[in-house]
Amino acid sequence: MEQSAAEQPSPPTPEQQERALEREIRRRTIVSFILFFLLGVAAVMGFRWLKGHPQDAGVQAPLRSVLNANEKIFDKTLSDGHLAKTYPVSAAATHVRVNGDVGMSPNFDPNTWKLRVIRAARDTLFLTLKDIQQLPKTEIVFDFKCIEGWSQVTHWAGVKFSDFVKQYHLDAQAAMKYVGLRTPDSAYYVGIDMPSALHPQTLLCYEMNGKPLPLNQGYPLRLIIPVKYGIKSIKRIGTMYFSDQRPPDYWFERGYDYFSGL
Ligand SMILES: Nc1nc2c(c(=O)[nH]1)N[C@H]1C(S)=C(S)[C@@H](COP(=O)(O)O)O[C@H]1N2
Ligand SMILES: [Mo]
Repeated sequence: MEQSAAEQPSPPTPEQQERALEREIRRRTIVSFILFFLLGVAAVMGFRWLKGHPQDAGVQAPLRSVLNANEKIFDKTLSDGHLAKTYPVSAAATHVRVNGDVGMSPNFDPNTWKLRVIRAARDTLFLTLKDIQQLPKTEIVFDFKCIEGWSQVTHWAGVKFSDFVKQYHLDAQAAMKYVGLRTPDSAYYVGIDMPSALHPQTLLCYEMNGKPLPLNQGYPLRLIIPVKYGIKSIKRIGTMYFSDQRPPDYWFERGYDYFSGL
């Protein structure tokens, strides 16, 4: 078939090209606005959806379920073989940061302090600092990590929690799933899963930089648990108890991860 010249499309003029370009720009601008609006609506709806959920231990339930999933992963990866990195004593800070004073009331009398170890109902052991100092002593220099983002290499000494369990024949208690610790005034409290408590670097600690703990760092006795964030290293332990249920935990109740492992 023969095509006549009139049927041939003529090339667009510069004006036509410009108009086409303008149309395209307008189209894209409108699409962008619609997308922007829809995303905004989605964000508001998502936030309302989240707010509509009941709180579960300090955070909305969907967020808590993410924390729980993380926890399962940590649970599987942590083992005795996982040791926190240690440092030479010379690397330890001499000006050690003081952070957190919940349960550190000024009217505490260190002279009458005793560690209460609840072995069972109506069976409590009372220990003095001297009793605890008689047990085998272990030192550690490690990078103490606070969940707020700072860390500091610090030097501690005390008795390994696992040695403490051995020396006081707490094997039946250590067969339970958790140990609970709280300050004498019960204002600060933590729950530690037993594998982490029995970890070889976990200490019931009474010395910092070769000297008795300062009062604001937990004198007479604190926990040092290098495989977890600082929130679990409770200062000024008053009571220790054992349980198969999760002991209450101060920062867990405020939305943090129960396990808080590193
Ligand atoms: N009794 C008690 N222990 C506590 C806290 C607290 O507020 N009260 N804060 C925790 C937190 S968040 C951190 S980081 C460490 C800080 O220990 P430090 O003060 O010796 O640096 O202690 C932990 N133990
Ligand atoms: Mo912390």
